[in-house]
Amino acid sequence: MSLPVRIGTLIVAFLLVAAGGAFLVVHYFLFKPPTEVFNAGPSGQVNITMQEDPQNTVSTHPDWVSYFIKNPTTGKWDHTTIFQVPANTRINMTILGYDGCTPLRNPFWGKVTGTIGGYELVNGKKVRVLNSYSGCNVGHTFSIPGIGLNVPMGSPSLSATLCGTSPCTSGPHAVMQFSFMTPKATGTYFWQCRIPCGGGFIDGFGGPMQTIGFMTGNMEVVS
Ligand SMILES: [Cu+2]
Repeated sequence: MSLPVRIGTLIVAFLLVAAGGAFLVVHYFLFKPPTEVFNAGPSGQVNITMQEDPQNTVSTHPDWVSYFIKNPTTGKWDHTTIFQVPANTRINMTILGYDGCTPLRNPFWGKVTGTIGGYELVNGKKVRVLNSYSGCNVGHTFSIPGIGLNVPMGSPSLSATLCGTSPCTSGPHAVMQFSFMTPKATGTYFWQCRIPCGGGFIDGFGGPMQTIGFMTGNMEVVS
């Protein structure tokens, strides 16, 4: 090989490695799903609507279970799990549970904690605990450990044909409603589903369970 060809080959190889490195940094470290910004309405309260699905056909991991948040401005479902809310404010949450059930690994996660009144409504019915051992009836949980919030999500019946395209707009689902107060202290409060629902990963805790935008996210509390 002549010297110019060797130098040329070296430069091309270097650029390929650099491009690969840049892709890794951008894709895995800098990529962040959008933040949904919620402001208090005239009532001084915030209404948030989310859904959880058996898949998400809008990402590069179409078979991963996932949450979505309804954009308060456009009304469209966004594939994100990051939301911003004012401090010391009542949040009225509605979550549509489209995913099927997975038994809780610990019945503790079937208890509703940290909500106003200590209960949630599942399809309009007041519930303080969902017993996933007596019947397969919990799809995921919505839990913010920093404020002691844990709310199990009901699921459609075992025989239901689940929605297959996300974000789901029809198909069998449970409707969960609950309210909680955001803390007075501003900051980032991480939230997560407590069911190891990352199918195909060791103990179910990988993949969607540890990736922002799927089964875990942040509640940004601002003043
Ligand atoms: Cu989950």
